Amino acid sequence: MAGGGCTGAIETAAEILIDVHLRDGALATIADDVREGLGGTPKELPPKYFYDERGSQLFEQITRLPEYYPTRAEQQILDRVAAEIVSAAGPSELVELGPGSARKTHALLDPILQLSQGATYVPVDVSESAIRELADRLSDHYEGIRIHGVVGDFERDLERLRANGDRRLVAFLGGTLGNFDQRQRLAFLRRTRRMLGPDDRLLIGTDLVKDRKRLEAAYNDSDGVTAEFNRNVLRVVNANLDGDLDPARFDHVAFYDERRRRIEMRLRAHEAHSARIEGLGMDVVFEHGEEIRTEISCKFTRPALEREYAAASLDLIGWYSDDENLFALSLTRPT
Ligand code: AVJ
Repeated sequence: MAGGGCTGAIETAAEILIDVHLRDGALATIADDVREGLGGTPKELPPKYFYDERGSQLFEQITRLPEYYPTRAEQQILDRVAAEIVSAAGPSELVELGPGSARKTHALLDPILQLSQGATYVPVDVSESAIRELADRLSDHYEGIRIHGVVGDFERDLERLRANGDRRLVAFLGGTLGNFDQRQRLAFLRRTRRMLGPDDRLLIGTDLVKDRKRLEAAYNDSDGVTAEFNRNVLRVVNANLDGDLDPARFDHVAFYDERRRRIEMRLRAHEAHSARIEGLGMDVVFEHGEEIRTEISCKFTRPALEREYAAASLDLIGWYSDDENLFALSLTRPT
């Protein structure tokens, strides 16, 4: 830090502010989601419940698997183009939706902090512990950074992030947009669009359409980490709603639906049985072979995405891909 020699300024380490918007609502949400998801047919559970502490660790492991290319591909792209994107957008604030461990975030934060000292990082995540760890780690790493963590669900709490006059880069990395179906994507993009001022930019990472083999291998790794990650959603339901869903009674299933351009993950009961979810006063009956859909992971092409952005009043102004064309970053701005 520059030694100004002034006496008034307190050169604190970083400034950390964390808003928790979930506390009251979180449990209601999982209760509603599970009641609906396991009460209907076909059964389903939303993928956001994978990510408790164990689930986040398992996902970290997934990102290092030889078969799971998206994380490395996205990192390669970011390493190449982040500085360019930042210098064109000139943001003093980075809003990151669903940062997870934020390992990729450095590529964006480094040039942003070079550009404007005292820049603000706004991670938005459902996991309070993830936000707190992240805030501590980044405030140790970057002198002068301001951190405004938002613990919330970016499907519901984006309204709290309305434009505040700072020039923002909003990043939604990792390919998580693919967890939404087309309707949810349009709704999400429109809501995100509404929080953008005219000079703000939105950067989105997406996995691309490619051959089935490569895609299916990424979700059926030979170490079985993805299978454990998939089953973890049952433990999360049990922990939150006093349930006895038995992960050992389910097989991991992941396949590519070519027509809908998406991976589907499911848990398939390999014997007929029932489970009790005490917190909901609910018994759930599984037939032999019955499946719970736990995740969709949509794959994209540039023209398909460009159309979706346009429908949300977003203009695609930059498209960046890796050497093998596996993954892409889209830079958009409000029209
Ligand atoms: C974090 C949602 C992008 O869809 O590839 C990884 C999650 N699921 N392996 C993905 C995931 C199974 C991942 N996203």
